[in-house]
Amino acid sequence: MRTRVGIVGAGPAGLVLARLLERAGIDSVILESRSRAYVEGRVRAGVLEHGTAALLDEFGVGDRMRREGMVHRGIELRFDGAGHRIDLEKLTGRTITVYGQQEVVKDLIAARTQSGLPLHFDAEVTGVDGTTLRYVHEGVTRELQCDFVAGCDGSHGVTAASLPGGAVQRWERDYPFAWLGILARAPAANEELVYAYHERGFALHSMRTPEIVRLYLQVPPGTDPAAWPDGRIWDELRTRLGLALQAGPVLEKSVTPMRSVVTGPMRHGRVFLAGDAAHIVPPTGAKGLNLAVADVRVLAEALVAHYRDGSQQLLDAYSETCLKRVWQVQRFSNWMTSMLHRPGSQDAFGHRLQLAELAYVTGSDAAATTLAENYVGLRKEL
Ligand code: RFL
Ligand code: PHB
Repeated sequence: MRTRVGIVGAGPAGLVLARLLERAGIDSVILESRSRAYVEGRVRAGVLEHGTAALLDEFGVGDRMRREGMVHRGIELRFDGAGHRIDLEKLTGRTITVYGQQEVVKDLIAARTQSGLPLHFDAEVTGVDGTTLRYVHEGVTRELQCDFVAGCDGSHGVTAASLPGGAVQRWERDYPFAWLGILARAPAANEELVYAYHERGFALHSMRTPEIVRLYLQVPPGTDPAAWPDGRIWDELRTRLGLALQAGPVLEKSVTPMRSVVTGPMRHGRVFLAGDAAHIVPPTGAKGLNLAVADVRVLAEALVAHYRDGSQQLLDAYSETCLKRVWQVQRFSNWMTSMLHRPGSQDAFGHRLQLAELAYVTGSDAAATTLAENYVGLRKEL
C-alpha cells in the first residue's frame, strides 16, 4: 500500500490534518490503534478556541457544533468566596465554544467516512522506519509506504519513540497534583465555566450541554478514583466552587496526572510530530486540543505548498513555527496552573501571593486582557 501522507492516530490532530489535506486533493491514510467506539467515547477536552471553532466551520464539519455547542462570552474566576467574571468578548472581541472533544472527533470521523477516504481502526502502528509504517490489522502485519509520516499518535505514541536516539530532545515538568474529573447528568450551576481557587485546592465547573456537567477537583497525584465515592465528590465540589450544585448520576470518573512536555525539533527527515505526540500541557488553560489543531494547520499548509510547487521552505520551518506557539501556550498553561492550584506544602506566603495575583488579574483590565487573549487563542504572529 502507498500514500502521500501516512497519518498515525485518529485524534483531533490526525483527523483535522486529514481533512485539510483532503480539501487540497492530497491523499492520506489514517491508521488508528483503537476501535471507532473507543475513540468516539473518550471523554477529554471541552473548550474550543475561537480559531479552532472557525476552522471546523470553514471546512464543513461545524454544523452540529453550531447547533449543539455553546458559545461562551466569558469565564468566572472564584476565590475568597466571591466570583469575578472575565469578559472575554469585551476584552478581545472573541469568544470560545464549549463542545466536547469527543463530539468534534465524531463529526470528523463521519466526514471522513462520508468522503470514502481511508481511515482504519484497530490498526496499530508498531514501527516507523523512515517513511514506512508497519502496522497490525486483523492479526496481519502490513506495511504502508508514504512520502511523509505525520505522527499524531498522542503522548504514548510510537512515532516519537521510533526516532533514532538523539534525534529529538524532551523538556518536561511534573506538577505535584492531578485532576479528578467527572462527567455527570446534572444541570449546570452557572452559565459559564468557573475556575475556583480554594484553600482546599482547585476546582473547575465546566459542561457539555445544559444537562451534562464536567467537573474537576485538584487531588494528589496517584489518587485512586475509588477513594472518591460520588457523595464525597459533590460535597467537595460545592465547598470549593461555592456553587449550589445539584447532584446527578456520574457517567464517567477518572484521574489525570498533570504534566508539561515539549519535544523538539518536531520533525526528523520526512517524519513530523503533531499534537500531544510532540507536547503536553496541563489542562488548566484548556489548550491541548487547540494546540494540536494549530500544529496540523501549519503542517497542512507546508505539505500543500510542497505538492503544489515542490517548495521545501514551509516544511523546513514547521518545527520552529510550531514551537514558538507551543512555548507560549506552555507559559500560559503553567501560569494558570500555578495561580489556581494549592501546592502540596503549607506555604502561607505563597497562598497570599496567589490571592494577590488573582485579585490583580480580575481587578485590572490590562491583566484580565492578558488572560483573555491567551484563553481565546493567541494571534498567529505571537
Ligand atoms: P490524541 O487525542 O491522544 O490522539 C492520538 C491518537 O493516536 C492513537 N494512537 C495510535 N494509533 C495507531 N498506532 C499507534 N501506535 C498509536 N498510538 C496511539 C490513539 O489511540 C489516539 O486515538 O492526541 P491529539 O490528536 O494530539 O489530540 C490532543 C488532545 O486529545 C489533548 O491535547 C486534549 O484532550 C487535552 N485536553 C484539553 N485540551 C483542550 O484544548 N481543552 C480542554 O479543555 C482540555 N481538557 C484535556 C482536557 C485532556 C484531558 N485528559 C484526559 C488528558 C481535559 C482532560 C481531563
Ligand atoms: C473541560 O470542559 O473538560 C475543560 C474545560 C476547561 C479546562 C479544562 C477542561 O481548562
